[in-house]
Amino acid sequence: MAISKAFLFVCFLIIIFVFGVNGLKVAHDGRAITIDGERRILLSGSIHYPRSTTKMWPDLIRKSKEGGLDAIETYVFWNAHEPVRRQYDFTGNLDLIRFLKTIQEEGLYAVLRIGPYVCAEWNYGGLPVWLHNMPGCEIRTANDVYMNEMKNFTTLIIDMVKKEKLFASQGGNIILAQIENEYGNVMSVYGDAGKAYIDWCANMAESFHIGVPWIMCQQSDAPQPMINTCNGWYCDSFTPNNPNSPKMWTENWTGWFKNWGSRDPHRTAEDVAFSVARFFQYGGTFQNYYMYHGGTNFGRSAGGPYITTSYDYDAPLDEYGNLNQPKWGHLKQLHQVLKSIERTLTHGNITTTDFGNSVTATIYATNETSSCFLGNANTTTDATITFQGTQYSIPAWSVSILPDCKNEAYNTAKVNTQTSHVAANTLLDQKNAASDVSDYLWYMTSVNLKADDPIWSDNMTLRINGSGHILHAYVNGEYVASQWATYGIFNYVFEHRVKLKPGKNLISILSATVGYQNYGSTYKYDMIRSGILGPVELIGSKGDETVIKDLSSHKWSYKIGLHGFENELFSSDSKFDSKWESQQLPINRMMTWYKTTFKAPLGTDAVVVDLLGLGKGMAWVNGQSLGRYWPSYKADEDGCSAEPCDYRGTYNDKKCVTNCGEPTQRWYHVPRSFLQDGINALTLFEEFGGNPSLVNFQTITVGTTCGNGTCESPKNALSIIQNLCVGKEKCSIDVSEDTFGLTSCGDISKRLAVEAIC
Ligand SMILES: *[C@@H]1O[C@H](CO)[C@@H](O)[C@H](O)[C@H]1NC(C)=O
Ligand SMILES: *[C@@H]1O[C@H](CO)[C@@H](O)[C@H](O)[C@H]1NC(C)=O
Ligand SMILES: *[C@@H]1O[C@H](CO)[C@@H](O)[C@H](O)[C@H]1NC(C)=O
Ligand SMILES: *[C@@H]1O[C@H](CO)[C@@H](O)[C@H](O)[C@H]1NC(C)=O
Ligand SMILES: *[C@@H]1O[C@H](CO)[C@@H](O)[C@H](O)[C@H]1NC(C)=O
Ligand SMILES: *[C@@H]1O[C@H](CO)[C@@H](O)[C@H](O)[C@H]1NC(C)=O
Ligand SMILES: *[C@@H]1O[C@H](CO)[C@@H](O)[C@H](O)[C@H]1NC(C)=O
Ligand SMILES: CC(=O)N[C@H]1CO[C@H](CO)[C@@H](O)[C@@H]1O
Repeated sequence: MAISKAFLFVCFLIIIFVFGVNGLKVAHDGRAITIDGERRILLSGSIHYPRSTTKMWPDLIRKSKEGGLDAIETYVFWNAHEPVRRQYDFTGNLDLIRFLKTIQEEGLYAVLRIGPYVCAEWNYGGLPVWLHNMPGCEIRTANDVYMNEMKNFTTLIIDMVKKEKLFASQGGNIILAQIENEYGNVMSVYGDAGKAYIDWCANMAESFHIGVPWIMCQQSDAPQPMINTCNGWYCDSFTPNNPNSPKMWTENWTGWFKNWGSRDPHRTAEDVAFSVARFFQYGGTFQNYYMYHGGTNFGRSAGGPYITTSYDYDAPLDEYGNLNQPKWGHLKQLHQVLKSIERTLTHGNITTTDFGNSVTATIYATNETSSCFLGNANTTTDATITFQGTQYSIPAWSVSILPDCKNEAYNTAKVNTQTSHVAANTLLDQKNAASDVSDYLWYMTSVNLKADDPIWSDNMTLRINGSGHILHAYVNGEYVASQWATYGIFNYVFEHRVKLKPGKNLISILSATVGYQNYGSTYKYDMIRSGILGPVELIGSKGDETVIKDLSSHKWSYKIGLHGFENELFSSDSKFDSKWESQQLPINRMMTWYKTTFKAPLGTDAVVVDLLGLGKGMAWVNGQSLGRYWPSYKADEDGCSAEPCDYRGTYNDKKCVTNCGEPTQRWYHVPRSFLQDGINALTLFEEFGGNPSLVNFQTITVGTTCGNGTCESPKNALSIIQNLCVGKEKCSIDVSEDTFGLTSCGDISKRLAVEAIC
C-alpha cells in the first residue's frame, strides 16, 4: 500500500533490444538489439493510445515515421481496460490491438510495455483501485493476492497479442516487451519481499515465451535474461548490469508534463538532441522518446495528484498531433545522421579521447570506415579543438557528428531545420530567414544599457536603414512607428524617437514583404536582398555630440510569420474557431483578425468585396485567399485628366490614367467558386489598423454604367428612391419623366439602375 511515493516519479522509457523465432528473430548481444542477426540502431517514441483518438492514430504514426522513428512504444493501461474486476473494455481508443495493428500497417516496430504498473502520470499509475480494496492485497510486492491479479491481467494481454500474431517472433511487429516499470526506484521500500517480487516478475515474463526480449527499466539488478534499461533526461553514463545487455534508453524525456498551477515546461530541441547524440556517442544503440506524442488525459485518466488534462509534454508532436517545430525537424535530422552510420555504431571499436573541460572525441572504427562524435558537455564555454589535424569548434553543451570523421554533418546546438525561430549575429535577408512561407518576419534583438552608457540622453532615436517594404518597430513591447517604401523606391530610412531603460531593452522589428522581386535587367534580380538591410542603430545626442550604437551585428533572433497564420485562423475548419470574440468591433487596431459571415449575392454576376476603410492585410473567403489588400494606399493625386483620353500618339503607362487620389485597389475579386449557398465566411488580417464596418459584397454587372453624362435626371434620383423604398420590405417605382423629371436630351431611352444593400 505504500505507494503514494510512486506518484512523485515519472515513468518514461528508452529501450534497446532483440529476439525472434518464426517471423523476425529479435535478440541482442552486449552491443545492440539484433533483428534477424543484424545489430540495429533503433529509434523509438512513446505514444499512449488512450491519449488520442483512433482517428488520430494513423496520422500520429505516419508523422513519427517521417520524423525518423523505427518503433512506437506504449504502456498498457490496466485500470482503463479492467475498470471493474473481470469486466473489460477494449473499445474505441482503448483498442490496444487496433493501435498495434495501425503501427504495423504504417511499417513501424512496436515496443509493448505492459507494466502493468505504468506510472505515466496516469490515474493511480495504471493500477485499478479495486485492487487496493481487495482484502489482503498489497501491491507491487510478493503478495499472493496481488501477484495473482497481475498475472491474470498480464496473461490476458499476452494472449490477446499472441492470438493476433503481433510479436515479431510470430511475424508481427512487437520487438520488445516490458514487465513492471521503474521498480528499482522504489524497491527498497519493500525490503526482501521486493527482490522476491521482481524475480517472480522476471520468471512470469519468461514463462510466456513471447519470442522477443523482455526489458525492465530502471532495474539495476534485473534478473537475467531481463535487460535493464535507463530512463531519464540523460543516459549517456548508464551501464547495464550484464555485459551481454546492450545500452538501452527507454525513456528520454522530451519535455515534461504539467500540473495544475505549474508553468508550461519546455525542453529545447538543442538539449534533447544533445542528450540523444551523447547517448549514441557513449555506445547507446536503442533509444525511446518519452513522449513523442503526449496527447490528452481524457475523462478521469489524469494521474497525479494534480496532473493537467493536457499531456502535451512539449513532445515533438504536440497535443493535437501537429509538428512541434523546431524540435521535430531537428531530431529528424539527427535520426538521419545516426542511421547513416548505423553499421559503424554497432560494429566499430570505440575510442574516446578526453580534451579536458568536459570536451571529448569518440571514434567508432571498423576496418572499412570510421565515424566520430565531438562532444562538449561544458555548460558555458564553447570549445575549439584540433582533432586529426583539423580545427573544430563545438558550442557549449553540444555534440557534433562527423560521419566520415572529417566533415560535421550535424551539431545538436545548430537548429537549422525548417523552423520559425532562427538566430544569427547579423541581419539576414528575409528570403533566407523566412524562405517563402510568409510575408512577415520578426527581427528581434536586445540591447543592454548601463546607467552610465555614453548613449544616454533624453533624445534617443532608433534608426533603421529600411528596404523591408514595410516595417513596424516596437521597443520593449511598445509600438514605436511604421514605415513603408513606395513603388520603385525601396530604400528609406526609418528614424523615430524611442524610450529606453537602463538594463535590457528588447527591440523588435516586424518586416513585411509585398512580393519578392521578380525581374531585373541590369542586375541579378534574385540576389536583391529583402527585409531589413541595416544598419540598425541607436543614436543618442546631447547638444552637438552624437553617440551611435550599431546593433547590426548583435545577436538577432528571427521568427517567421504571425501566430494567426501559423494557426490558420483563416481556414474554414480552424480549430481555434472558438477563440473569436464578438464584442464591440475593434477599429484602427493593428495586427487584428476579423471574421464575419455573409450570404453570397444571388445570380451569376462576378462578386467583389469592397474593403474601403481597411488599411493593409490579407483576406480569405471560406479559407481561400483573396490575396493582399491595401485600400488605404491612395493613388497619386496628379496625372488624371478631365479630358477624354486622346488615343493618338505613342502610348506609355502615364497616359490615360484614372483613379487619381483614390484607393489603389478597393474591390477584390471573390470568384464564384469560392462561394457556397447559405453562409460564407470572410476572414481579414488587418496589419495597419482599419475599420471593417464598411466592408460589403457587390456584384459587377457588365453593360451598365452609371456615369456623369449629359443625359441625366435633373432631380436627385437617389433621394427619390430612398423616400420610396428605405425601410420597406417591397417597393415599386414608376420609372418615368413624371417621377424623375425632364431631361434635355430628348427622346432617347433612359435607364434606372438601383443597387440596394439589405
Ligand atoms: C483470471 O481470473 C478468472 C477468475 O476471476 C479466471 O476465470 C481466469 O481463468 C483467470 N485468467 C487467467 C489467465 O488465469
Ligand atoms: C568549462 O570550461 C571552463 C573554461 O574552459 C572551465 O574553467 C571549466 O572548468 C569547464 N567546466 C567543466 C565542468 O568542465
Ligand atoms: C578493434 O579491436 C579489436 C580488438 O582489440 C582489434 O582486433 C581490431 O583490429 C580493431 N579494429 C579496428 C578497425 O581498429
Ligand atoms: C579487421 O582487420 C583486422 C586486422 O587486419 C583483422 O584481424 C580483422 O579480422 C578485420 N575485421 C574484419 C571484420 O574484417
Ligand atoms: C534628436 O536627435 C535627432 C538625431 O538623432 C536630431 O535630428 C534632432 O534634432 C534631435 N532633437 C532634439 C530636440 O535634440
Ligand atoms: C542603406 O542601404 C542602402 C541599400 O543597400 C545602401 O545603399 C546605403 O548605403 C545604406 N545606408 C547606410 C547608412 O549604410
Ligand atoms: C456628377 O457630376 C456632378 C456635377 O458635375 C458632381 O457633383 C457629382 O459628384 C458627380 N457624381 C458622380 C457619382 O461622379
Ligand atoms: C527516473 C529517473 O531516471 N530519473 C532521473 C531523470 O533525470 C534526472 C536528471 O538527469 C535525474 O535527476 C533523475 O534521477
